[in-house]
Amino acid sequence: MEKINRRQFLLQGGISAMSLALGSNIVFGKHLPAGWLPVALEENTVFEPLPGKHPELVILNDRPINAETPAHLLDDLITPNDLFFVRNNGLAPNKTSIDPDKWTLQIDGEAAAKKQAYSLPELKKRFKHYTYQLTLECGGNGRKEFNPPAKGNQWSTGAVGCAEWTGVRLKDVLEDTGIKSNAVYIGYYGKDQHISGDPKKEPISRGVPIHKALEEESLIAWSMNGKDIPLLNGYPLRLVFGGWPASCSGKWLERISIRDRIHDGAKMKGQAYRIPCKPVAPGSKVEDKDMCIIESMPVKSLITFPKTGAMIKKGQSLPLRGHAWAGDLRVKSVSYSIDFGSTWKKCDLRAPANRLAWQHFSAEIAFPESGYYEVWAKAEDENGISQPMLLPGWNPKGYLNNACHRIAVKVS
Ligand SMILES: Nc1nc2c(c(=O)[nH]1)N[C@H]1C(S)=C(S)[C@@H](COP(=O)(O)O)O[C@H]1N2
Ligand SMILES: [Mo]
Repeated sequence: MEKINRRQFLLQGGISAMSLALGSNIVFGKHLPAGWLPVALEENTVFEPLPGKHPELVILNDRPINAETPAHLLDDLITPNDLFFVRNNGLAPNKTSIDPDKWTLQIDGEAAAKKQAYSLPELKKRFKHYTYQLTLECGGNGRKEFNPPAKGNQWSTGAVGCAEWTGVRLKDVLEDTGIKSNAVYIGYYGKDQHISGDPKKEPISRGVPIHKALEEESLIAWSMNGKDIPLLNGYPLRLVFGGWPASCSGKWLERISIRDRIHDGAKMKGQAYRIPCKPVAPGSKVEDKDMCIIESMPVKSLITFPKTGAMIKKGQSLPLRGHAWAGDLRVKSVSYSIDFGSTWKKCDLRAPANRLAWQHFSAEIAFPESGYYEVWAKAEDENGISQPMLLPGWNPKGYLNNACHRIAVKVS
């Protein structure tokens, strides 16, 4: 629907509108047959990367901006800022409207002992700094595979990353304000705007139960990999809760409420970021009361080397690399298969840099003869739960697809 409107708009606007959209003059534009759209616009070819982002991020939506990282570009041990995926529910604030020295974070809520505001320089000065590698994965990562399809961004495998975040402990700040004994949840509010432009509407306002908020690794962060957080990832201040749906980690953070009930901000209720409390048949309609909030994410892994489609020579071995993560848990093992899951071999698996950081796996694969192969990777968490080889439980909004990642390899 959106695409058709955009197409019509461009066609009606003629060459000048199309040039504007391309960010460039169409040199032989007068020869472009009537009714034809430049192929770059048809295929959503991007000449101008998102600000601060790598040009090869795959843009799934440009309003609001949603962009994912191709698996082979996630090969770094720590995800670089320009390669970290972007999931916006609304419109990011303008960089020029943000003065980090004047930025304030307010703590309030029914279960806060008082209302208190901290400027960003004050946060940095008054509280101890911590740095952790924390994995953020969108609850909808992998949505693309569900059948019947689920509405929303059709994420493939790239709505995940693990960066090194620096900030103060949320716990230290909440305790400084004072947490009353009736505290149940925290809810965040950010500076981004609802897609409608209506300032009274929140694009998203989620949070976590108080026990997660008070964990050591739960951060209010201003730095990502030693640099300012990119604007699209929440500059100048955001929450980071490793291992939980990244929707909990509020960006452009301006306010946190300590709630005496489960936070009821935008996208906390109804079906958003929830799955059926009990498994349902694919395509089922599920009532809101039977939907439960997603907490710790399931075990998952991603092959980041080689890129799918790798070609090697017979007799050559193939180095395999990737990452594995398991929500609040540790990953116990990662295995790979080259025979569609009939047999599995263990990969080398490194310990996490800290709790809630992803873990790196590697293997050296030998192939018995020439031909087409798939390499599958499967991780198991410390409780002995493994990734499913095929799609896990279908759910109406298409969350938590942690099926094994597969790549194609040709040996000739
Ligand atoms: N203020 C605000 N915070 C937000 C969002 C948002 O749209 N606005 N999106 C959430 C969702 S759904 C996800 S998956 C993560 C994405 O973080 P990233 O864009 O830094 O990758 O941010 C979360 N925090
Ligand atoms: Mo998300």
